[in-house]
Amino acid sequence: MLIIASELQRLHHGSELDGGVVIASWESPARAAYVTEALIASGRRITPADPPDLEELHLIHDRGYLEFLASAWDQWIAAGHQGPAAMGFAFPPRSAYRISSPHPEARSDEAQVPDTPRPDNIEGLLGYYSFAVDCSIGEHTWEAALGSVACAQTAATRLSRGERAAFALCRPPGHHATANQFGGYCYLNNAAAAAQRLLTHGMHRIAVIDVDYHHGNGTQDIFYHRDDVLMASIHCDPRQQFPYFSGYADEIGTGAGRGWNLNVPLPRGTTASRWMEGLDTILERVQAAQVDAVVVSLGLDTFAHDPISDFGLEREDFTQMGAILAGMECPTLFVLEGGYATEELGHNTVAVLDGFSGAAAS
Ligand code: SP5
Ligand code: ZN
Repeated sequence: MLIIASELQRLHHGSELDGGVVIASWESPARAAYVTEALIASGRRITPADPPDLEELHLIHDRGYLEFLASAWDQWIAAGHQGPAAMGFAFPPRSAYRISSPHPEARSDEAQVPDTPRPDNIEGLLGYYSFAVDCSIGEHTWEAALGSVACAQTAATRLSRGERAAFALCRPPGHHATANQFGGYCYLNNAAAAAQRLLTHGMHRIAVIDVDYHHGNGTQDIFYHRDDVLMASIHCDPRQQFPYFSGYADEIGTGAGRGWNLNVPLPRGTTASRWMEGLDTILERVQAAQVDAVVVSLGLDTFAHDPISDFGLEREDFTQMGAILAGMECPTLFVLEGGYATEELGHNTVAVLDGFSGAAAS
């Protein structure tokens, strides 16, 4: 299986607010190091990513958002801040018209909802362009995010040229990044960039299968109105877990995209057997969609020993997951998302890829 990685990713290590304390993020450069080590130990070779295509990112991310990410650190320094982790702290209040208004009649014309004002000030912009304080911008965050998305784009190009399967070693991860907000350790949506690249290169319909413990709210947001990408996510119930405000079963897409978004939320503590049933539900929908390729948002934080999650998958379940995904008999691009049992992350990644390749070969 083709493996794509970039050295640039090691430059970023964010901070996050966790239980009232700012800590070095669970999402660390060591994650990439452990994955690299395990891939090499398993006999695989790593191919460096081609440079990222920024223009193509405009098809999935807002132009103002990309300009902000590219300039945020310089703006932060120019404003005289000393802190190494630029984070938002003030977020747009919920509009009285749009969400859970006590006066539903006031919501009748959504067009009346004014756009959220965009401040000029860097501290205000950080809140405008983010949705969570588990995620910060440092000196090299933009470079690392570009290195990460370059892996996804490069792997997608190779898939479009006939490669059967590829793994993009992406960090920082991407599936929480929306068209215009960062959060959940994610800045650029790598899986969305991969799906978009496959479409740009002539494919007609792509499925994103998101198996990360957390809902892929960013990927959902980017494709919610589109019918060329089916987004299907299996994750912990957002009533109980980050990202809290999306990932519910009644979110099915809108407009042309209606029916092209599928969420399978599962309760905290979900075991492997129940999880595999959820995956079946997703695969049935994907099979019916007759897609040209599958992008797997491969979060390994469903691992039983993950420090911030509570699903019950073990190493052999990851092997089985890989084999089940191979059973789709479709070109498949794995994009790394979460997984915070850092020292085990490489072995768990290899377990999925071995399961896939073993089943694909037989
Ligand atoms: C890509 C991805 O998996 N992002 C996940 C972001 C989750 N961020 C919120 C984490 C909250 C952690 N709380 C841990 C409590 C144990 N001290
Ligand atoms: Zn996750």
